[in-house]
Amino acid sequence: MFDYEKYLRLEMFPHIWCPGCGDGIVMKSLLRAIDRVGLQKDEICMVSGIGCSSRLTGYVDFNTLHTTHGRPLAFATGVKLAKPSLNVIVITGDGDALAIGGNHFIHACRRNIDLTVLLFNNATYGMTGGQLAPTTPTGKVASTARQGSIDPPFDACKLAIAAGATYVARGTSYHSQQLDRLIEGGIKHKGFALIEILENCNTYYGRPNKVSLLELLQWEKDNTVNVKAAERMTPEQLQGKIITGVLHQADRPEYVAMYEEHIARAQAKARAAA
Ligand SMILES: Cc1ncc(C[n+]2csc(CCOP(=O)(O)OP(=O)(O)O)c2C)c(N)n1
Repeated sequence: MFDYEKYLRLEMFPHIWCPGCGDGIVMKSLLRAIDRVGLQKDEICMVSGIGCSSRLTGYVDFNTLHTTHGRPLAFATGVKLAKPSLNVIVITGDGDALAIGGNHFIHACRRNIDLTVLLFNNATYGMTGGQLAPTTPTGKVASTARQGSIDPPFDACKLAIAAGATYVARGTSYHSQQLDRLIEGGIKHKGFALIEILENCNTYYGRPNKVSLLELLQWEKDNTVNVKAAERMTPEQLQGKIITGVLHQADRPEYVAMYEEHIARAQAKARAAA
């Protein structure tokens, strides 16, 4: 039996998540992944924005920072530059990372700074009552789109790859064992790692769209295909499917290392001039 309590701040419970919410499943997966990597609690700094998913940092017993909406990547960048020895893990929602925080997201990918980002994609703004998110599928109902959204959703993984992230993976809360491995890979990767996690908000997305928690979980199972299986499938078979697994991995200079070299060069120049 895995000892979750070892990593939890039990005095912070009960948590705020609704029964059946995907956030708890993902938190457990994250704790198992950290345990597998073998990190000590004080070797981690976990940084979150604002949202239901971002409340996670209150429940776990690491160095934690609960910041402002859309800004966890800016705070995390500062933490990583000030203390490069820390493993900095960012917890963010799809609204947090892709709407208000969209620019921070692009530029953190571009810098390839050594952060591990868990993007909880529940296709809605959970905390504030189900407003339309950049990830809400076209046609789905939100509290700000009563007749169904006309906006096309965008693909966080494609955006991250295009912007320069060097580890990009997608998992689901249904496939929790696979998720452990994807998060483990992200933590071990030296550079900007994104793990997008498809999960459910059965209260504010499920209810107005008349889908139950079970149907939402079934959707995660039925509509995703692992990248390895996808290689053997035809374009017709892949129609409408979402690819999961490690989608992209690249080797590119990491930002903190480049920054340290930059400082060393400047100091050597100053010494030579003195
Ligand atoms: C500057 C600012 N604007 C708006 C809000 C209100 N607000 C709080 S959480 C949230 C959306 C959260 O959605 P998401 O990031 O998808 O997280 P979830 O709650 O679904 O996990 C918003 C708009 C805020 N706290 N601060």
